[in-house]
Amino acid sequence: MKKKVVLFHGRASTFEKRINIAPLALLHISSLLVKDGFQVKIISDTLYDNYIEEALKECKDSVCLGVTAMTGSQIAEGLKISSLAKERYPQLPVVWGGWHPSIMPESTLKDRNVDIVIAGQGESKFFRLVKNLFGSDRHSLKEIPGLSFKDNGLLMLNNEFALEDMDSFPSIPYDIISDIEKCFNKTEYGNRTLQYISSYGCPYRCSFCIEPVVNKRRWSGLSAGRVVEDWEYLHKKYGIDAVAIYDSNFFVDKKRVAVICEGLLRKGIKIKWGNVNGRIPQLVKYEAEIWKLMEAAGLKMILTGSESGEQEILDLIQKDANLEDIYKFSVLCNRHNIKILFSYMSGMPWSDDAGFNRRMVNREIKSMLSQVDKLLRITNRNRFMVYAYTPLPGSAMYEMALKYGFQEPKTLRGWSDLLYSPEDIFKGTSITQKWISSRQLRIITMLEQYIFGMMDLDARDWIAKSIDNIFLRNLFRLAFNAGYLLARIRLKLRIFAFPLDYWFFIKFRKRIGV
Ligand code: B12
Ligand code: SF4
Repeated sequence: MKKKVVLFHGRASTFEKRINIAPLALLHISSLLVKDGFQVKIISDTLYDNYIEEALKECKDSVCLGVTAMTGSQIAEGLKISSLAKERYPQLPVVWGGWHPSIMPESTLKDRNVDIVIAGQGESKFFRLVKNLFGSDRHSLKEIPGLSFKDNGLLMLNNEFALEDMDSFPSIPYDIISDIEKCFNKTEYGNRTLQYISSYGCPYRCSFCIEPVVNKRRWSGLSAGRVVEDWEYLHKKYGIDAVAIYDSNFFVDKKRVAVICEGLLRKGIKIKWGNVNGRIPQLVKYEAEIWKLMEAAGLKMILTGSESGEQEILDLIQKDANLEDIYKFSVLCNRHNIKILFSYMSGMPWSDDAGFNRRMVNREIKSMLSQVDKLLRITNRNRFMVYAYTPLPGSAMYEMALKYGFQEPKTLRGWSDLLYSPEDIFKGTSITQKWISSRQLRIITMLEQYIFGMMDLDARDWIAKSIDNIFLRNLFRLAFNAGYLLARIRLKLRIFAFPLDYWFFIKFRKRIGV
């Protein structure tokens, strides 16, 4: 056996267009191993076309196979590689980690192709496990917090762990990826944007979210100095000009945010940062100086869960937010030239009375749209997104979904095709819940994929800029403006029937590859 580990990241979306993304979870769990001299081979859907075959080949002399899985399609991909690997190398330990195994360790471990499950933050747990399997540091697997395993057919479950200090881990070894170029993206805020994580956890308690379940409302972040050091290194080494921050909640520690900004400015690091997840009630309380500092230091885009246009609904989902703050937040961001991605959720399980529930979902859609109308009056440079509520195991709202008829998948595979937000309304969906009708799901999808997209004039200008041919650029603008007008009329009059314009939009989008 070589001092080598293979890690696998399958596709996390069933949408036709592939997402180019650095396999962050796997890079993070590699950091301690790389420092210890292990060769870590990361195989992901972004990095390889034939990623299953590639991973299988690499497993030949590996200590184990590590698989990451969110709920949804990544499970099916993970199961595929796990069963093929077990067939070819029956002695190879297969280890699963990530969001889904963290909330459902038992049903994950019950799958015959999974030997070990690691819940939550994986860096040191996985490192200890690999050392154990490699034989250089023998100890009982029971001693590793958050690690569940099979012992003579018995499931030994352990889901308890503490969040560890991120500064105690080495920096993320992006350089073990030979084709890292594939992970750089063009975004609205950068030409070479790389994804990055600076913290784990979130102290809030939204009832649909699995953060409070997995990380138990704890939060742990890299120190400001480490963040600045990392970005400086990535900027110098790869010429990146932007980072997409994927933390669950980047802005928890205001002092840390301020020191990061000061560090970037002092060192003259010209990096834009976007996609940064934050909570409105917290951000509206940030002082004016911090907003100025964030703008000066390159903050360009914040992603936030606005969730609903109605206070009663916000209260029911334990958002601990109020409607007024949403408008204040929009004004603040507009003043500082920061784009907002507002994320809404609709189709929640309110009751076991299907008729009542559908009326509630209509109310959700109506209140969301009237909020969007008001926000569009502040600026038309933001983006709205809306997803159909999908019951994710572990969360408080999941219990409501169960109560109101959600049939829980009984096997790991059953969780793989759970997602309810389809790519477009012309594609089928697996939804069978009585709390949302297929008409309502179609409206939500049409809003997300078409109408809200057309309202984002910032995106129009950004895409147009990237088209070199002046004729095609003008054609694109013309088509977008026509689409904008039609979508605006639909939104204003709340007309969602006869979606011919939407159909043309999908064809056009595919044609230009956006
Ligand atoms: C980027 C992202 C995506 C990307 C895809 C990511 C990818 N990997 O390709 C896209 C945009 C496609 C996406 C889609 C969705 N996402 Co998403 N997404 C994220 C986000 C913001 C970052 C993920 C990430 O890279 N994290 C960074 C790494 C370092 O952290 P990590 O994944 O937790 O990994 C650590 C541990 O889990 C563990 N670990 C992870 N893998 C492994 C493997 C092994 C072997 C071991 C030992 C340990 C281990 O160790 C790591 C280091 O400590 C997370 C939130 C978050 N902060 O994590 C949400 C999150 C994962 N998404 C979530 C949701 C709800 C969705 C959607 C359902 C949204 C929607 N309504 O459509 C879809 C589902 C897509 C699908 N399955 O088909 C939920 C979780 C859902 C779930 N139960 O899995 C999260 C947690 C957000 C939230 N708070 O609700 N998402
Ligand atoms: S939805 Fe966002 S704010 Fe709420 S608990 Fe989840 S990560 Fe935290």
